[in-house]
Amino acid sequence: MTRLRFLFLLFLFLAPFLFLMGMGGYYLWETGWMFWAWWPMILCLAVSYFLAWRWTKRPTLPPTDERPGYWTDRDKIAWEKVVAKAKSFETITTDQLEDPKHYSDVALDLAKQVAEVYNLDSTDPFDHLTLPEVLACAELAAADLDELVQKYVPGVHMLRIRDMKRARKAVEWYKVGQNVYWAGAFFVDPIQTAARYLASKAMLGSLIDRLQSNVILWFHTAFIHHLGRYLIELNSGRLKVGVKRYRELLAQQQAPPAEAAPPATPEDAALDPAKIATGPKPITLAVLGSVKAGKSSLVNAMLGRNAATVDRLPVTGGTRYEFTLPGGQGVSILDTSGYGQDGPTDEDFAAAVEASRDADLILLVTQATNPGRQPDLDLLDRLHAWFASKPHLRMPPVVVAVSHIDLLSPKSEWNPPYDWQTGTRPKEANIRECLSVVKEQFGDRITAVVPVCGREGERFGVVEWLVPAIVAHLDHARGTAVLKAFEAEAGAGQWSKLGNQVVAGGKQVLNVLFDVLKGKK
Ligand SMILES: Nc1nc2c(ncn2[C@@H]2O[C@H](COP(=O)(O)OP(=O)(O)O)[C@@H](O)[C@H]2O)c(=O)[nH]1
Ligand SMILES: [Mg+2]
Repeated sequence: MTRLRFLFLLFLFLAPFLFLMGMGGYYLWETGWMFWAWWPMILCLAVSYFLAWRWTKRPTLPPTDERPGYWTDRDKIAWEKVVAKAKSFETITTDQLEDPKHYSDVALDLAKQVAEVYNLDSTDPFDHLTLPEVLACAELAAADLDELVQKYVPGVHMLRIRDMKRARKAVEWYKVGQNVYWAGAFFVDPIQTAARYLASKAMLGSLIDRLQSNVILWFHTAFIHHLGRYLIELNSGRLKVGVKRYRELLAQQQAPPAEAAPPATPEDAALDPAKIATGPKPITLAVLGSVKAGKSSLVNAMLGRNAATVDRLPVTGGTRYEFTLPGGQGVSILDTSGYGQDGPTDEDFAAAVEASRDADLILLVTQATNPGRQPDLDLLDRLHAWFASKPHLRMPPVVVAVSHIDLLSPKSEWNPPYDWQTGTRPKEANIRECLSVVKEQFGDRITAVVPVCGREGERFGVVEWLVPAIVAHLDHARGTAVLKAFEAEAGAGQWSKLGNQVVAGGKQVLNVLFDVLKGKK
């Protein structure tokens, strides 16, 4: 259908309506009802303006700066650069938005800035990367942006870029036309025109501007945030596993669904091993501390009355137990044999490092009645140093359980429950005192301290404080687990992949040779 025919059809279709409108207006005018009809019509328009203004005032577009919880300190530094970059464009013009070159410039500059955080001596942001990694970064960022735009910009799949440009031109022409109209009207009736001009500027003009710049700025910010996020994943080496595995590994480390809410009473909180390994990947909890600190007693207390049904597996340097925390998170507990009171020997340390390399959360058990904590401090310092040399990993959070609180003075008294935070009984005051000393000794090496008594038959504090402290650090723990999963997978399988590629390439060569030979015959 030609354009002329289309316009003709449109005219035929609209003609009756136009006729009715004209006649209706004329009739209203003639009968003098116009005066009364005028007000409801004006009211309708005013309400629609007002609502449009209200509804565009606060941007309903979602924030685009979500960032994964597992990021390391180095990733966070890089993210600050990304955020600053997005902020620097707070007044982007529509011209820039239409210019493809603007996006590639921004992307390259961002890639450079992020790469600088990861290897300071590189001049080219892509030198140290492989091609599949770079492509994975582009793919993930593009997929995210696509999802976002499809979801929040209605009808975007039907708009060509050309249409968007045209829409902008139309708005510009509309503004020009409007100005011409105002100029004309001004000659006829200056005062009234001026008043109407101001009113309309305040409403419609700013409305269109706001609608436009809202979406434009939002898209531009989303572009930088999403690209930045995956540039960080790229430079930290986590895209080595490929797009598919990247998504799978992240999904495995999600928190269990909320319907498995934590139980309300401490009694319910007794751990239920019946729900083993139904949710996300279990996290590993390494129990460290010196020999006889009370580690195994605590583990038994955590496993509780159902210990018999818990999976138990002897491993080098300790024993592994699998069970499920209230809330549904699977936990694999690694009970280690511990180090001597003289501090970790090199062998002990190697075992502890091995255990915490494996761990997503560390439970350090130390005796309340034994003030010498140098071995524990040494161990944590050495662990910190070890993790500091691996900036792509994160030191697991450390929860300290202060055991043997039953032996604090008055020794003969053991009458739980104790309210160690605010209680006034001598035992409560002593527990409080002991914990503040421990806190001071460990300083920022640890994230939480809880008192416990792990002695069979006299247990206290495990369900009340230790388990909640562990649950509170699950997000952090899952974060360390993700980083490790990426490390393990990126390192493994590189050679077998190369082998597969060589085999596939070899087959290709053979096929070509075969074809050539066949052709010659
Ligand atoms: N009084 C008291 N004894 C405890 C406590 N925790 C553990 N024990 C005892 O300390 C000894 C060593 O405990 P164990 O859990 O085997 O220590 P591990 O070497 O760290 O695994 C055992 O005899 C336990 O009964 C506690 O909180 N209070
Ligand atoms: Mg033990």
